[in-house]
Amino acid sequence: MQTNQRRAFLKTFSAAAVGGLAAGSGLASLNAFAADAKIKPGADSALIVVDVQNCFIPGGTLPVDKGDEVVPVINKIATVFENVVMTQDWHTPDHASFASAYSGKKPFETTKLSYGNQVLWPDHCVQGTEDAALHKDLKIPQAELIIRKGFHKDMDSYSAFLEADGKTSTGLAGYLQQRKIKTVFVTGLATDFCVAWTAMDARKLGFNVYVVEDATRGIDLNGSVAKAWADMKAKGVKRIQSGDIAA
Ligand code: VGL
Ligand code: ZN
Repeated sequence: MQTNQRRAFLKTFSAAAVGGLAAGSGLASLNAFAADAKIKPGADSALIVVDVQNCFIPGGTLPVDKGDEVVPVINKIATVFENVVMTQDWHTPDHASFASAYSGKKPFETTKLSYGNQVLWPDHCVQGTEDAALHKDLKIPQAELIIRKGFHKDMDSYSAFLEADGKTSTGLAGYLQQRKIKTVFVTGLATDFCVAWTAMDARKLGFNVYVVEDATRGIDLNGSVAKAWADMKAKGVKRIQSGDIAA
């Protein structure tokens, strides 16, 4: 094809992509052909805003570097979503994921629990505290559901879908399935823990999954951010930027 023909083809093709297809299966690959085609979340898409709570923001108990920077990005993309779900890490005092629950353990060391390895964290996101509240600048009034996780004292839950035993359900999959949601866009904190585990479980449960990179920030323990992206890629999670979503 000659350049001008090719341009004309791309133009038609991208218009068809934007107009004719709901966000989802085909669009990421179509983007390879039509650079100006943006992803348009439809009625069967949901934005998942993971753990944008004071605890994970600088000044909180388990601060993620630049965690506050995700707030305006998430507020902006949320305006194009009909469906938004938010999560809150919601631990008991003396939670099994807290280093303070063990004598001789320090934060960021690990221990073995019944379900496997557990990173031990500073006390964070304790139920009902201001530290566990959602960030005050989140402006997503249409959010339909706030799902809390990590509330079983003896078990952590990075994922918004399944607790750390990989079996106990939070109910989120059932909620999304009953609402006929097929595609989820995952944002929030932290990239390498709750965002990655949520995205990978969503794939396992059959959802089409995007992670919006600039709407996340990571904790990064020993290269865990790079590992999380590699693991997510291997599971079929699609990595995009907020600018790839139609405004
Ligand atoms: C998280 C560590 C411990 C997260 C929650 O939201 O990524 N990370 N609890
Ligand atoms: Zn936690």
